[in-house]
Amino acid sequence: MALYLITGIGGFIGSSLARELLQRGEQVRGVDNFSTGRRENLAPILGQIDFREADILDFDAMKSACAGADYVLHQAAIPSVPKSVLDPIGSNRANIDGTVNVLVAARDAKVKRVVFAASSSAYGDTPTLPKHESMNPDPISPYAVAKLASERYMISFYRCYGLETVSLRYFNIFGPRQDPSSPYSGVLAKFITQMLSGKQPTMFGDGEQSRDFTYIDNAVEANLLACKAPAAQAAGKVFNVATGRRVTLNETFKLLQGLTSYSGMANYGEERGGDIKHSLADISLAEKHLGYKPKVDFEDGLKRTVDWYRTSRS
Ligand code: UD2
Repeated sequence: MALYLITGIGGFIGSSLARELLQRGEQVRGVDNFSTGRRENLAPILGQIDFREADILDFDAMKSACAGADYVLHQAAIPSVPKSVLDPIGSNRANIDGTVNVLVAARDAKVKRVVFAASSSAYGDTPTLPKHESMNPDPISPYAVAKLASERYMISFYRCYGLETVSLRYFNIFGPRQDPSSPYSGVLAKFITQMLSGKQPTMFGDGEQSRDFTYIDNAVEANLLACKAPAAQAAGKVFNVATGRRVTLNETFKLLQGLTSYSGMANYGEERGGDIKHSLADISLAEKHLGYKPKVDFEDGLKRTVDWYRTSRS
């Protein structure tokens, strides 16, 4: 049994990681300041985890959270492109300063490995598809810059201090418990909950933008594999976590019409600043070095997610 520290454990991805680890009989400790995470995500598992309400910017709290941990899954962030465009200072603090705090605390506590929630946004709007880790990053939004900077810190801590770190570039993760309630929420959480309650969703632009939408179980699996992969294959490295297939928002909307019984049309609005047109991953590096294989495809994941929102709202 190992002890995993999850930063951002109240979030959609952090709380999903916690559930899976508990299922596998592991010990879980978590921190969250509930700036974007939610108490409801933790309520059912609160008795099974060592939870500390704390900000990753609080170094002493990170020091005490890392003490005795085997692995750190660093998920805490302010995860939004448009929010970072509005507030680059806030994004920088949470997404870069917070990461450095976690890294220093993890280094001093001599944890075995830190796995970091990096982002596909690091690639920017480069026309080449699919995106491979060997491509030059070209981030556009402050959020993307911050995620890339944190990735570089991960690599730096491996090179300078020998702390084993792995960065997972998430490609639009979606699934149960993703918060649909903020204007900055992920598009699928928004569209599904809007359409289930008969509200018209708005596409920013022509709806022809595409994403390699990745169901949460695939991201959870990638984290657990990243903890255990041999250091020679994983430490100090960056991996795409995705499915290797992309769908447009217009195609997704049609699928959702079938799944939610929403019969209206979509609304089309202005394109969003800092947005990326197409995103698709090459996942061969994670397959080769981590043994990663997407377990749940887009359609199945979408169906499971719609079912979850339908039952959790009723
Ligand atoms: C970026 C990253 C993703 C993750 C995420 C965290 C890319 C390609 N992906 O997601 O990996 O790090 O940031 O937040 O950079 N949209 C609408 N209507 C809405 C909401 C969104 O049309 O009501 C559009 C939006 O303009 C974009 C697409 O849907 O083209 C996806 O937006 P999102 O906010 O769900 O995620 P994205 O791609 O910024």
